[in-house]
Amino acid sequence: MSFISKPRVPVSKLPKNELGLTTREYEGSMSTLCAGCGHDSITAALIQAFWELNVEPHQVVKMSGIGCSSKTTAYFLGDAHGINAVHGRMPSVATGANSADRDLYYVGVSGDGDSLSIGLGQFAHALRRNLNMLYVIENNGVYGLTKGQFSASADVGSKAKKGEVNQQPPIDPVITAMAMGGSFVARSFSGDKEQLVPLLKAGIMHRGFALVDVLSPCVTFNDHEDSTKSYAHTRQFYHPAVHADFVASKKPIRTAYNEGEVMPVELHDGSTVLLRKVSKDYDPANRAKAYSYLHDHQKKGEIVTGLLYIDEGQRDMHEVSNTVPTPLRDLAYQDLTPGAKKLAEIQDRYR
Ligand SMILES: Cc1ncc(C[n+]2csc(CCOP(=O)(O)OP(=O)(O)O)c2C)c(N)n1
Ligand code: SF4
Ligand SMILES: [Mg+2]
Repeated sequence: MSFISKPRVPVSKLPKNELGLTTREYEGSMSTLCAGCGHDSITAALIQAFWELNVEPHQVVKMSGIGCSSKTTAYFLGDAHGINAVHGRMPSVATGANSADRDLYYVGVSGDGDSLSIGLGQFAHALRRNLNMLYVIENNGVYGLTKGQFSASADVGSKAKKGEVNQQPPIDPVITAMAMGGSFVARSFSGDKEQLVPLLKAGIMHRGFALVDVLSPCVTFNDHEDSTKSYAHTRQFYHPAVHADFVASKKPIRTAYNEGEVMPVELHDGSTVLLRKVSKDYDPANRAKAYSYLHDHQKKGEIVTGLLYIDEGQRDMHEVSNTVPTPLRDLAYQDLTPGAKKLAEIQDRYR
C-alpha cells in the first residue's frame, strides 16, 4: 500500500475539542483514491465523528480487509493502532484483538466485496457474536480495486462500465443484519455528512456490533447512468426513515426533544441518540416492523436510510462468554494459565 505523509501546515484558527486537539490530529496519510471517490467522504466523516466524541486517537484500533475501501484506514487517525487483514478476513482478526483488549474503540472499514462476497461468513459471525465494534461497509456495488467486477451487492440489471448486465440478486447488508439479529443497523450515503456523522458517533458508542452500510459511489467504475450505486441514482431514490442526532452524556437532553416526535435511546455510557422519525409509521425499536418496512420500500426501489434498528439491551461477545474484563496484557502470568494442577485435571477428563 502506498503511503504518502500529509504535510503538516500549522493552521492556528482550527477549533479544538475537549482534549485540545484539532481535526488535523485525527487525520492520517494522503489518500491515493480517485478524485471524487465516495470513500474519501466517509473518511472525512469518521475524522469528524472521533474528533467530536473527544476520543484519543491512540485508544482506537482500525481494522480492514482488502479493497479501495480497506485502504482508507490509512487516511484517518494516524496515531491509532491498525491492522490491514486478508481480503474478507477482517472480522476474525477484530474478534481476536477485541478479545485481548476490550477497553479500546474498534472501527472496521470494509467494502461490499470484502464483506458480502468473499467475507460474508466472517461478517455474519461477527454480527452474530455482537462483537463490540463500529463496522462500516463502503458500498459501491463493485470491486473497485480490481477494476469494476460486480460485487454481491450489485442490483439485478445494474450495468458494468463495459456494458455487461448483472443477473444475480444482490445481498443487502442491512436486510441481512436485521434478519441475523444485529443490535445496531444503519444505512447512509457518503454524500450526506449531516446524517452520516451522528450515525457513526452513535455506532462508536454502541456496545455491540454497529453496522453502518454507506452507499459510496465508485466514480471510476460504477457512476454511470445505468448503475444503481451512482451519485445520481442514490440522490433520486434516497429515502430517510429516521434522522439520528447524537448527544454526549454530559449534555442535558430533556429540552432537546418533544415526546412523540423524537425517540431518545440511551447508550450504555449515558450518551443518547435522538431518533427523529421522518416516516410516522417507522419504529426503530421493533425488529419485525422495521424489517417489513425495509422490504416494502426496497420493492419500490427506494433506499431507506437512517438508524434503522437499535437494541441497547443485547449482550455483547464478552458478556455472553463471561470473559475477564482486564486486558490480557495486564493479567499476571499465573492468571493467564490454568496452572499445572487444573491442567492435569482437564487432561484426565480426556484419558
Ligand atoms: C483472497 C483474495 N481474493 C481476491 C483478491 C483480489 N481482490 C482484491 S480487492 C478485491 C475486491 C474489493 O472490492 P470491495 O471490497 O468492494 O472494495 P472496493 O475496492 O470496491 O472499495 C478483490 C477481489 C484478494 N486480494 N485476495
Ligand atoms: S476505483 Fe472506485 S472505489 Fe477505487 S478509489 Fe477509484 S473511485 Fe474509489
Ligand atoms: Mg466495492
